[in-house]
Amino acid sequence: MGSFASGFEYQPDFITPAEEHSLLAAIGRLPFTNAHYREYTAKRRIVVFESGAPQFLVPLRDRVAEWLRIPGQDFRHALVSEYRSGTGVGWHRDMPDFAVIAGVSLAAPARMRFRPYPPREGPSRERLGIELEPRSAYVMRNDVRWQWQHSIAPTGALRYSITFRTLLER
Ligand SMILES: O=C(O)CCC(=O)C(=O)O
Repeated sequence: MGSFASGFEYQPDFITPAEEHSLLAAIGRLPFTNAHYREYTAKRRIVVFESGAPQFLVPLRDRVAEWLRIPGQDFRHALVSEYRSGTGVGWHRDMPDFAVIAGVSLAAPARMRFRPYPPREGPSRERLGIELEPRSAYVMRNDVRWQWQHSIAPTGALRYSITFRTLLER
């Protein structure tokens, strides 16, 4: 994808197939509910952990934190999303309460797309995208988190993502 905006980093093979397998088994037992995001209801189903990662996600949370050189406990919010085939997420920036946003992808791949926000005229209006491979991780912070929107194109098969977010210091 190149460096279109500072603050996006991508790590393929962040976890092993065995780790993915055991995360998927634990995720399969979670009580998913339909996500409602602003004006539309996504077909995405989610489980939100408002007060930090549940026990089964703590090792993953800490590994992401180590990669990003921040304390694991700084990830105060965790989210597991389920994308059944054909499910995506429309253009948005994450809620302003959050600062660093890290995601780990499981099962099917998905295309994550980016566009400047607010929209700009000229070539920078061009959308950019990256294929999020299973077992990969990404982080959004700084420019890409605040000056760009992102979306997830409808997936071709069942995908899960695990998102960890730090709170914005005010
Ligand atoms: O599924 C992902 O990796 C991204 C999800 C997303 O954009 C969000 O939860 O705000």
